[in-house]
Amino acid sequence: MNFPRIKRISLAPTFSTTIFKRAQLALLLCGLLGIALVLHFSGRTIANADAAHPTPDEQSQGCLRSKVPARMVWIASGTFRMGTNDERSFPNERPAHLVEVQGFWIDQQDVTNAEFDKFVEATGYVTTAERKPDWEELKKELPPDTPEPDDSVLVPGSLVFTPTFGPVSLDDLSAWWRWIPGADWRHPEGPASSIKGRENHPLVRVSWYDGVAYARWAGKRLPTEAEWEFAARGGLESKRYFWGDEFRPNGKYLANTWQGVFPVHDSGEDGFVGTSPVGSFPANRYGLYDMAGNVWQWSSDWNRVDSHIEVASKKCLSRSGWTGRQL
Ligand SMILES: [Ca+2]
Repeated sequence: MNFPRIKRISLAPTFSTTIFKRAQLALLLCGLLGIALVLHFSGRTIANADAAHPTPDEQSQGCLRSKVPARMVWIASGTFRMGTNDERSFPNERPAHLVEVQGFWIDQQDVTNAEFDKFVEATGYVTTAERKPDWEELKKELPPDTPEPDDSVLVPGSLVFTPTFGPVSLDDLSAWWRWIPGADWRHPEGPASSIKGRENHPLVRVSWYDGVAYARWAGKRLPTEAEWEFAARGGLESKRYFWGDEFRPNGKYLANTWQGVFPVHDSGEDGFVGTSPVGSFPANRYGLYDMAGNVWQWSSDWNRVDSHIEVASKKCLSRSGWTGRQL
């Protein structure tokens, strides 16, 4: 089964074997997801008349040389080791393999509630979580023997992270994700909640389709997973976190994560329980914020749990047209 790939936050030290944790969820109407975008450019917008034979980097950077996009960072092309061989990582992160990525612009920060509000105001867009689920579509993403849910739960809503009363098996995501009717980006914890005071927090409760719609409106696109990981690593090779191998250098938290017994109680020792305003923690070496911690982010790829194994086994493979090839 294929699922859009999402970037996973490092929830707790016991989870944070690498900064590149991901999960595949059968439901698209899922929880704590943000969006960071890369700029969509085309031949029409390329205006680098000085270069007779511009490289892809020169083309894409040149198109914007006279107008650097606001709050974006240029990531020059390069080759990096994607994934990990660390046995403490999730199986779908292994094995590590070399990938070549072309240059691209990427947002410095996650899309915020305030930014998404402008999009909705301008377009009247209705997110996936605000629509009644279509069982015929939903069951395509589920095992064949999945029973049809009762009509009472097939209503607009979203999965919401809900702490448990005691320790649970960490193999079962359903232990701490609850289906909450009426939960959506404006009401992240359910109908009685709101985003008032959280305008500068990352947008959550959005589907991959919502991310694509917003990106198109903004003249951008979702990053591929390879682009995202290349940018997130910030130029460091094979490190567990984007700042190095130590989770808390000098005792300092460098990302919004979970402290305490997951998913029972988060003490908020890093200053935040739940999401934090974008850019609350130091940027990585490329100037990008929240590339670990805070929320998950969508990428453009469709993914299989064994995709790293497949890619690493082939001599040469394009990883989605935009990104490059396995070397
Ligand atoms: Ca925290």
